[in-house]
Amino acid sequence: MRFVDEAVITVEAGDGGNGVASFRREKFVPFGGPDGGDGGRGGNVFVQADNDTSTLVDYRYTRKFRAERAKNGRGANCSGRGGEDTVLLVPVGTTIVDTESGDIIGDLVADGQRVLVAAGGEGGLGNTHFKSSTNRSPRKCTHGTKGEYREIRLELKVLADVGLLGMPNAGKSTFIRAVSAAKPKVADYPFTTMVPNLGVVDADSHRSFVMADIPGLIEGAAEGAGLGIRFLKHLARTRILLHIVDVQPIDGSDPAYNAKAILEELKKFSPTLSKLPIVLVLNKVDQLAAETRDEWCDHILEELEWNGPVFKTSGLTFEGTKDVVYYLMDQIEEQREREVEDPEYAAEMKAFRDQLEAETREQTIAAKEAYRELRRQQRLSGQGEFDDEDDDGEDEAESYYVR
Ligand SMILES: Nc1nc2c(ncn2[C@@H]2O[C@H](COP(=O)(O)OP(=O)(O)OP(=O)(O)O)[C@@H](O)[C@H]2O)c(=O)[nH]1
Ligand SMILES: [Mg+2]
Repeated sequence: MRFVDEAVITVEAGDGGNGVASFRREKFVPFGGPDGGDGGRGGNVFVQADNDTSTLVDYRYTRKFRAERAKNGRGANCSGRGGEDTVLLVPVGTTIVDTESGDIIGDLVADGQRVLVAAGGEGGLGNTHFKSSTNRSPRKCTHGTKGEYREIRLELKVLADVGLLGMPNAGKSTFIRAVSAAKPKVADYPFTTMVPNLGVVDADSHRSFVMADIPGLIEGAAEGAGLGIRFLKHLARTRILLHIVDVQPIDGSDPAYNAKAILEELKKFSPTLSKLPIVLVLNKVDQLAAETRDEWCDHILEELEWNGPVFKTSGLTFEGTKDVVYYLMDQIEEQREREVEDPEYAAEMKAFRDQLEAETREQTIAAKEAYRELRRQQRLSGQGEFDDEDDDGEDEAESYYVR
């Protein structure tokens, strides 16, 4: 399966059917009155959120969608049949933007929610409508109107409460495997994860939240290094970021330095996003000797000048992972409750999220450009790292393969 989080398509609703002019013809009834039926209504095009759809890939192959034209009216007062609607299924979390005006047509955040993107044309009127005391046999009828046509952009941002952030190989995917039923691939090389994965995390039988695993970041990501920072848009709808730091990276790099680099890249992508609450996770502590463990962790925190919440875990042995889950669950519930009880706080949060949406949309475009530019330069100098079919820039939509 291929994960695609952006696509541009055209949608065209069906035209309305024409009304007709017709007269009743009955044996022994001369001068039967008008009986021309109306045309039907053209089919609409809807976009609908669907839990079983997780990618916009279908909209990369087929880009034109139309709904059926309606039938014309007929004699004997028969109205034409309406055109069938066309319903385009998209993942939950898809925003629909009118490419011409840049306006957001809709934001689909729940399964089954749908939005009309192109309205079918109205049916024309049959001649029965034009009968009057002075004109008993009108020949007039009207045409159906054209169905709406427009170009729209579908933008997917995954919906999750918690987003994982960290260097490649930090153990993000291992962590989400430890706390949820999600089973993203884990391997000892960087950029194993190339697309976002979601997992449902159960704190206990009735309390759960959704966690998103995204590709790793490296220093220089804002300039296009590694897989770039375009995936960070998938953190825009989360409430809390979980920053996973490898306490003893295999490449011998310094954990505090790495963590700082990640926080910098996050800020470069979106200052608003970097204001989300961040929980630090010092991960892979199973690799540290028991006697020096606390000392080493303290040292990292000091270097990082970290005053926020912090946990020590191992995604491999599950040590400490449950504590993180309970902490996150409490935080999320607290936020949810406060939003219900405190309208002022709710309004503040909404304003914050709106700003985040706007900023990440803008930044994703810039991030993609930076990524392409670096690839272009690397290709020119013959040192391309990644083979990405979108590098040619011909295709504006974003796509990557799930391995
Ligand atoms: N010892 C130890 N190894 C771990 C732990 N968590 C992950 N690893 C190992 O670290 C390597 C990378 O783990 P992943 O979970 O794939 O890391 P990631 O952050 O998802 O990496 P990318 O997807 O490449 O960004 C794998 O070889 C894991 O087995 C841990 O807690 N302890
Ligand atoms: Mg991974």
